[in-house]
Amino acid sequence: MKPPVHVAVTGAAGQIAYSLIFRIAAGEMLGKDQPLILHLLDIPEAIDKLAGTVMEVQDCAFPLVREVLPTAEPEAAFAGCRYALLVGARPRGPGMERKDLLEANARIFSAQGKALAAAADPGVKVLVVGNPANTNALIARENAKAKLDPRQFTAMLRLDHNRAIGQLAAKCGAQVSDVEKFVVWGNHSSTQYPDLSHATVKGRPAAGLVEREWYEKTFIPTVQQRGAAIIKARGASSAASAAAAAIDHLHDWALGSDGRWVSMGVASDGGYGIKPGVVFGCPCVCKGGDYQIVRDLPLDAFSRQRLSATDTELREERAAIESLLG
Ligand code: NAX
Repeated sequence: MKPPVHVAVTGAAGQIAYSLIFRIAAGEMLGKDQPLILHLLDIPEAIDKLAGTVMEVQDCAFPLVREVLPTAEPEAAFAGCRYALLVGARPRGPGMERKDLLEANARIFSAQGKALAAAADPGVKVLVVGNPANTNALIARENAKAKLDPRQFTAMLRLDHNRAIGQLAAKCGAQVSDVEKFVVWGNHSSTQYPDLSHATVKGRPAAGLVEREWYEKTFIPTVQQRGAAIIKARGASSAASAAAAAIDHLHDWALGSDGRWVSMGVASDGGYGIKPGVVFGCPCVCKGGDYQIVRDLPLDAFSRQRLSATDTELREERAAIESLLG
């Protein structure tokens, strides 16, 4: 057996965590041969509720779980962690403006960035799920940059990616595993761009298998608005599917994506005309515990316009919290 690794989950008393923690504990993220020490962070008001989750993890008698450490202290939560899943965030309250929400989360993620730099394993891989995920990842990374590389901070676009390949596979009468070279660009928000132009289904170009009208008028809006549709149907936001996407994201980053493209929110580096300074959904291939952005894809005018719109939104989010970037 390998030595145990420390894994932190924030927002651990919340609904995504209620699915996520148990799947990590079962070995679905890092493998069935990887023992774990789970660090579970929530705010002081949620610590009693978190105790219930901890009891249930114990009651599952997971063979891989060596210890479960609940805490309300970010530095304790991140101590020695090789993986940190930042799920907890401030939800939008009544009467709260978008700027207030950005600022409230900026305060949380600047503190957590500093705590990660102070306490986490130097090779920590960070996934930000809590919204606004891209900008929260940017804030955490900027507040950790004295010790940690920007590449160690990523945001979750994988739920959008999974939603999209599900829609495309159903439309083509195929399986999700038949879909390759698909990407969701940009922000995890309604400006995201689910891009079919490079995708293949069973090796055939997806653009030739679906009508352009379906792509622009049905597929793109369905993927962009899927979160709202789930809230309407369920009376609560996506939880199990968000947890599944977080598992997929970190599984592939840690263990490899087997040559397949996956959508990850990563540090923009000037590629595709997206200047450095934001966390942008890009096509990535993961190998050897690292990711590489897929380079030099041709972008048509439609794609360029969509990338530019989601980039503009990310720059506006950044401007709203610039003072908290560390
Ligand atoms: P819940 O409200 O069920 O749980 C959030 C938990 O975070 C609560 O227990 C709360 O006490 C805790 N929390 C708040 N501030 C914290 C802090 N400073 N440190 C530690 N914990 C803190 O929300 P849930 O449904 O689990 O969603 C969590 C976040 O994921 C939300 O921001 C949500 O918007 C976001 N999502 C992101 C998605 C993505 O694809 N990137 C999709 C799903 C989800 O909407």
